[in-house]
Amino acid sequence: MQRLTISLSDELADAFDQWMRQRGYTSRSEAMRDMLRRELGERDLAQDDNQPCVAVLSYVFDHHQRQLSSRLTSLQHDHHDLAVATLHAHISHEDCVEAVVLRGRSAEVSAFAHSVIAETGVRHGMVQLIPVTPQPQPAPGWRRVK
Ligand code: NI
Repeated sequence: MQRLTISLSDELADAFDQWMRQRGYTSRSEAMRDMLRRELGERDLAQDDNQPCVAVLSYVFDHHQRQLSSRLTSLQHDHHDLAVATLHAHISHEDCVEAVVLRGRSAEVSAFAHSVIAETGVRHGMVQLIPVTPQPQPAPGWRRVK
């Protein structure tokens, strides 16, 4: 663990404290750590199309819209290597919200997410990519639980 001391103008320090309070931080260190992780994560994702990542894709759609539900499901089946899990909730008589957890290489995950967001009838589409450290693949087959 390293301790960093930084100097800020009064104006910037006040703006930082205000941002922290709005976001619910009680510790400047935790707020600064999160800011740095976000910034460095974005850099990693921008620099490398092959950066392993997880992502959360969310959107709203009208389930009455012709064929849209089945098209969205088909898209996920076509990319079952990327789509890990989907949460679906009915938020009104017409609208559904879905949150899809994705895992894969950043360029593939981003391309798939944006193809879903671009579907006609999909609204409020957003995707957040989170870089992860590559892990060795677990061995195939059943494992004994200890
Ligand atoms: Ni629904």
